[in-house]
Amino acid sequence: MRLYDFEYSGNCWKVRLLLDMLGLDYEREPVDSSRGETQTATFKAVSGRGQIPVLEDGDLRLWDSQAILFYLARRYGAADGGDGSEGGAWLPPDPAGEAKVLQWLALSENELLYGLARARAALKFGRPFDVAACQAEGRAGLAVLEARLTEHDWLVGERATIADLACYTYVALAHEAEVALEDYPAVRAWCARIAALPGYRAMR
Ligand SMILES: N[C@@H](CCC(=O)N[C@@H](CS)C(=O)NCC(=O)O)C(=O)O
Repeated sequence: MRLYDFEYSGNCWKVRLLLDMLGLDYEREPVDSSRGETQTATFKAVSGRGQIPVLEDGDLRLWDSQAILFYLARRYGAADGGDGSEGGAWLPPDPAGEAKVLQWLALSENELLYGLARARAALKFGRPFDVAACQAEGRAGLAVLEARLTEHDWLVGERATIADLACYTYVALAHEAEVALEDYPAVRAWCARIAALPGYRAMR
């Protein structure tokens, strides 16, 4: 497998986390999106969308971190979770469980990406986004996470799923978006649970 990847991209980090937690081997093809390398003709031939991450697995080429998480969980996540427990590892097999995962992927793709990730991109990489508006959007997402995690350890069911990984990275990088997590104790405890999962690797 090959991952078109940038170390400091939270979207790429989501995918690296799952690859590492599943114990899968892969090559990293560095593409520095902060220097415009996603907009070159060479990279556009890989993905016309001009964004990382992109995963290649044999003849399959996939763009979008959420689609890649979904694929890896279905393709390589053990049906019984690897520990004999009920339900698929990383992506529940039942319709309601799967739909709940999609619900959190939507939060990841909206409040967290357009909020926390863009505030970080503006502050860290000089992207032209309205920092205050993005931070407010990010806090709206954090409030939704906090409400769920006050009552539960994980976003869906009783174990970590791709919903947790998808929502995690830009929350873990919230300090770079200058959004404090002090008001979100359940979110901080959840971040610590994710960082304790086998195979976890921090962003450099
Ligand atoms: N929804 C996409 C977002 C991907 C995305 O925004 N990638 C950024 C890096 S974190 C990128 O490649 N930007 C390239 C550009 O704006 O030229 C995903 O989840 O994969």
